[in-house]
Amino acid sequence: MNDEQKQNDPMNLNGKKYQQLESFRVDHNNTKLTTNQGVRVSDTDDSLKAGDRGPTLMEDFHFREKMTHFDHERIPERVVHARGFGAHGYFQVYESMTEFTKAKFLQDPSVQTPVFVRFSTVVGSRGSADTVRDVRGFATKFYTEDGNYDLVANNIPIFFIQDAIKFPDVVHAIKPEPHNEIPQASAAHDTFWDFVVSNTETAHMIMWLLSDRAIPRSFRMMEGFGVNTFRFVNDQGKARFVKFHWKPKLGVHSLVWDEAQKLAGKDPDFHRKDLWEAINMGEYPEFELGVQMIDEEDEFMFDFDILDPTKFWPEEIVPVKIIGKMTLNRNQDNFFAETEQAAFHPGHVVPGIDFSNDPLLQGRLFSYTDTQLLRLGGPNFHEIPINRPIAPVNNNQRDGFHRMTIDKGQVSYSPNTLRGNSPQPASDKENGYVHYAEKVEGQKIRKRSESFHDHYRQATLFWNSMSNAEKRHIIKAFHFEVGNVKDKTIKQQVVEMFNNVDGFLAAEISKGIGVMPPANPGGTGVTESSPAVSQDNTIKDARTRKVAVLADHGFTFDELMQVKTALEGAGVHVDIISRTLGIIASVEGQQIEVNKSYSISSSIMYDALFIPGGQQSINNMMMHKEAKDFINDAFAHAKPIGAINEGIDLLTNAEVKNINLALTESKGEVTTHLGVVTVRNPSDFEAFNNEFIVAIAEHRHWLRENQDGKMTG
Ligand code: HDD
Repeated sequence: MNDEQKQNDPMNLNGKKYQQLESFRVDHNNTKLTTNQGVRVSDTDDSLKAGDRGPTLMEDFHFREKMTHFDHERIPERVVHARGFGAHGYFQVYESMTEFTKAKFLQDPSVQTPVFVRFSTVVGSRGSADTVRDVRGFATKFYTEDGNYDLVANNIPIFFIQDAIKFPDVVHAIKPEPHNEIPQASAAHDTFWDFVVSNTETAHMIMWLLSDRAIPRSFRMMEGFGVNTFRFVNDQGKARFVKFHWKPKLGVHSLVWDEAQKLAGKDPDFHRKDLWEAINMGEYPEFELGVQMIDEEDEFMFDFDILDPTKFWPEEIVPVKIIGKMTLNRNQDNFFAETEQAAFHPGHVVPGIDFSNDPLLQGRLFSYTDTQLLRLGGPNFHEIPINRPIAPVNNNQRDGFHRMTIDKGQVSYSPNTLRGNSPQPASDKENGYVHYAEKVEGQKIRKRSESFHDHYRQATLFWNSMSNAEKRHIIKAFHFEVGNVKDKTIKQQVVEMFNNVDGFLAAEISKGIGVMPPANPGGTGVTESSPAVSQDNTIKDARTRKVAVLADHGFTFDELMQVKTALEGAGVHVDIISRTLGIIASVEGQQIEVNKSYSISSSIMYDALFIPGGQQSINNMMMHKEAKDFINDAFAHAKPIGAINEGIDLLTNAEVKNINLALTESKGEVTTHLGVVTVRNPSDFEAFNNEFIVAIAEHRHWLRENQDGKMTG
């Protein structure tokens, strides 16, 4: 059965959801224009007037309906995570998880459970840019045969605050300041850092937010984390604490800050376009689902509280068990109907998945329904196509705004005799949801547990786990974010606060923001690290990367084509970039089509750069600043660069200085230095292609950065 047949197979859950959505999809091809009442419209370009130069008439029902509908097109954007992008796909478990959970979708490896995923930024408005420094949301709706399960995750495994009651405060602090609505989609302002220094529980999250994790290369190259601690419960009623992970098959990769900022202007849709295009090209993003599990008996075995959402469970201590894979294989048909109207909720769980007393999770359980009531206009948002479970829905809830179901019969209460007490509660055996019978006792009290009081040790652990390049990026991020704070006292407090994490870090922060270094170097004394959180140790894969090829009239055909073919064979995309769109001719006269001109492209839109030889082509490019900008930007952003023969001369001509070009002079031998792969007079291209593909898979070549975080070029 091919993918398409599988999707259409009614026994297949994946196909079932698609079919369910199918009945709502309308393509409007070959139709006549009608009003919402189905009345055919004869003219939609002229309103009904008293005379062709006269006033418009009230009785023009088509005009009134068209305008009223338009006036009401917008709904409130999400108060957080307003900007997002969704895709459909399916999830399959690798092996039965019956020992740990009775969740049906985690039992049978042959079952494809349909999913809808919405990726998002948190702070910006709906129209803000994709590449801002921010946490990314990663919300997944599993349409399981037991009802919908939502895994409402982020790309960072911890959170700013420990108790949900502070959520409105942290969001008010990070959103644009209320008096002037500045800045958009950014934490680089006074109110946010005022909140940070006044709430030391944020320390650990700030370290992640200022790391490369907060400027991902692609939604396809991010991890996802459920953050909160949940429970798995098996059919014997045995429970375990669990944390959820998504691991991207392409590894975890980031942009660099300068690139992210430039992209926000040149291509604010960079991430949504990347996802949309990948799915359209059949390069389906894949994420493996992992779980960390802790036995109930081991709850207090760790030097952090496992219910504290500002702590992660280091993988080296609690291994991640990979249990299945999600594949995103279908783009939405309509952004509003699917992405915008999707309603997620961490409280949408199925039998086998339960909650813990994590105080952030407990508060989330209230907030999500509440927000949908406003945003989606009433209590029937579960009937919107994208939110409908494939499992049957039967209860006595009735009426409300936008009710779609026509509930038959006279009974709408329980228990009843008139309808044989239907719908009846289901027993545990019938897979009715029975909450885990956790024993709880305590005084009613507004208090934080003592075990939540350490705010710094894991922040140090994270810092220790970073590579030198990652550390440099964090320091530079502090310089940008806190450098934008106007209040000097807050800036000084930032230095004092992060001196509790690491003395060197605090001193480095102070250097860039015009305040005093800490009087005494501080720290927590934690020396351990967690290698799993460093992106240095992630999967390195060239597939789906994009390479810009700079060429002009008179390029060497063989050099361009052989490299292009090899790159495409390795799953890498190639765009030919030149001065203008149209055709360019090689030195031998062969013609190729230009994919992008300088005016509609930029180095920041690509992962790597290649310059084939050809004296005339290179001479032409030397006259053009745009070609040099491509090279300088690609070099500054630590991207792989490949060049052959005269192509190398263009590199020399750009401002890229510190590449040891002497090495490139050896004839016929490929040289790779700081991610720059070059060769003159190659006897064959294979060695060059292989090294260039390895350099592309490496993603970035941080050795180009010197210790000050400046580029060596
Ligand atoms: Fe939240 C949306 C993830 C804490 C209240 N949250 C939202 C979305 C994601 C998360 C991915 C977007 C869903 C979508 O695409 O529609 N939120 C998280 C994670 C958290 C977290 C991983 C930490 C564990 N959130 C959190 C707290 C509260 C909220 C503590 C409030 C008590 N979140 C909301 C919300 C949103 C939301 C206001 C806005 C839009 C929506 O729910 O549907 O209810």
